[in-house]
Amino acid sequence: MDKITIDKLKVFCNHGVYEEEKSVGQNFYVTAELYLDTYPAGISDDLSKSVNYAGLCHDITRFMQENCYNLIEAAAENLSAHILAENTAVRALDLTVYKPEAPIGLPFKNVSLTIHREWQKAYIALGSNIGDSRLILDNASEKISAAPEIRLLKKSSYILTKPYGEVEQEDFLNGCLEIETYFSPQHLLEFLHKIENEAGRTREIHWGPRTLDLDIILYGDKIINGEFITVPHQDMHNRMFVLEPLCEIAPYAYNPVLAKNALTLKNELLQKV
Ligand code: ROI
Repeated sequence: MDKITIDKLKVFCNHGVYEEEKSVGQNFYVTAELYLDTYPAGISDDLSKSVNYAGLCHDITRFMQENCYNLIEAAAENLSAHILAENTAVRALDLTVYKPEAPIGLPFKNVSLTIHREWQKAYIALGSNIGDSRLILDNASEKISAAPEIRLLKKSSYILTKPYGEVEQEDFLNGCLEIETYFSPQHLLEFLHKIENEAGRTREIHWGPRTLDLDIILYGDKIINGEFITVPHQDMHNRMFVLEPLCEIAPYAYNPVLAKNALTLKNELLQKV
């Protein structure tokens, strides 16, 4: 992808753990590497189709001076969230915060932190079979879309489905969301667990009834086989309650493990049942 770089913008500000740093201040430097498609601006010669780097430099300076963090980690994290929220053309960002005057008491050239954040498309399956399921799923998608780290792009309709699995239980209400997020898969999962817990979710019977279930089905083209997270969802191809709403909003969403899109998986499952 194309890249615009702001190299070592000098900002005098007051971040630091020590009182002295907060009161006296010191010089920081910010490097922002912005990944975006500059082709639309390139062929039209129109600034509104790109990022105004002058405006962004002033914006970064203002942000760094109006906020006061203990850690450069917090300064970088919050600044990156701000840049990604304010500049919709920017798809990804490498942000470096340098602190060459840090109170270390030893000779050193510089200290810095670089973080990488990028918007990724992801699909979330929603399910509920306890309580007012429609309201529970509506509340969950509202909380998801309200997170600054997430943009809700599409929402399927809800469908009533027979319980999948061996446990005898009420029918489920299921749906699916297409989102864009700069949460990592792990942080997205933690965020979804928090919403499940707020809905009163308990994990008692395995594959049993639940007030709210939020599963990451796909996250970009990432394949993750971790201790606590598996992406793509390892059983999505067997679950019509996932594939049906997914196909409604994104029939061409691609499962990189099975090397098939949602529509193909749904058609294959229809052949089996
Ligand atoms: N079955 C259906 N139909 N819908 C679900 O959301 C659902 N979720 C589950 C199990 C219990 C496996 N079965 C389901 O977790």
